[in-house]
Amino acid sequence: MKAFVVVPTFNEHENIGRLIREVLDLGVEGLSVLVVDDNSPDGTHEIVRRMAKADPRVHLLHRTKRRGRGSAGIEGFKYAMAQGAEVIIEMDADFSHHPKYIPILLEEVRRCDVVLGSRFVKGGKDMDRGLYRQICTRLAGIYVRSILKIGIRDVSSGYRCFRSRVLEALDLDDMISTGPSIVLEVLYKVYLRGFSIREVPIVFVDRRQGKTKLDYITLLETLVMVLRLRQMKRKNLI
Ligand SMILES: Nc1nc2c(ncn2[C@@H]2O[C@H](COP(=O)(O)OP(=O)(O)OP(=O)(O)O)[C@@H](O)[C@H]2O)c(=O)[nH]1
Ligand SMILES: [Mg+2]
Repeated sequence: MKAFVVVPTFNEHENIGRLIREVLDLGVEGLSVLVVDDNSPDGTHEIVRRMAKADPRVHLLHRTKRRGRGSAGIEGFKYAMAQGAEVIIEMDADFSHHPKYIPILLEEVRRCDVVLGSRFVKGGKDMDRGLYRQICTRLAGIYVRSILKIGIRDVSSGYRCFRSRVLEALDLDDMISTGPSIVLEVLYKVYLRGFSIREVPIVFVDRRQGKTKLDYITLLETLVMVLRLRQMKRKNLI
């Protein structure tokens, strides 16, 4: 099975080399890695370019015009599909999403359309920094689930695995999120189209190295995005 791991990056030079090596060292047949880097000033893309030259399983999409977690992920999906990927995994670069779960996601997606790496099912755990941050994640989850009425435990997980046909069924060019709320937007659109979604437990740990790109504005944007999505659904626009 041809599969791509898509990793959006911005200033992840401490993590990206090791992450790519650990993914490839899993030895999963047919697995490639695509890094979508937004011209990180710390030179993340240079590390990836070097690795891509040495190993055809490593791909780099170096974006210089646009910036944002949202469009980076979408461009990554399109690139992977153009390369003939049957399955696409997306994950963060900072080791919060450990590569050891990749074989589990790939195994589970044989039985459904989308698999989420979930902190909030039995066996999963959120070990992100500090209680405050964990409470925010929980509250945001309750908010999203009650407004969008979706019975998914970990709605904001960015570690997930899609069959390509799921992504083909979405209008990737019509996504409205430019930032991290893309994770919710994609999930909601997949859910509305009736695809089967399963959750497998993951232990989410704090980023190993590097700085966060998350701030209050991003959080607020996400909360507003949820309301926009509900509105669009009511008007039958999605
Ligand atoms: N291409 C691209 N990637 C981004 C951008 N912003 C964040 N990312 C990547 O998206 C992933 C998730 O971002 P994080 O900063 O880890 O966000 P988070 O997990 O919510 O917060 P922390 O782990 O606490 O920093 C990481 O791999 C980032 O490098 C961006 O503007 N463009
Ligand atoms: Mg992170």
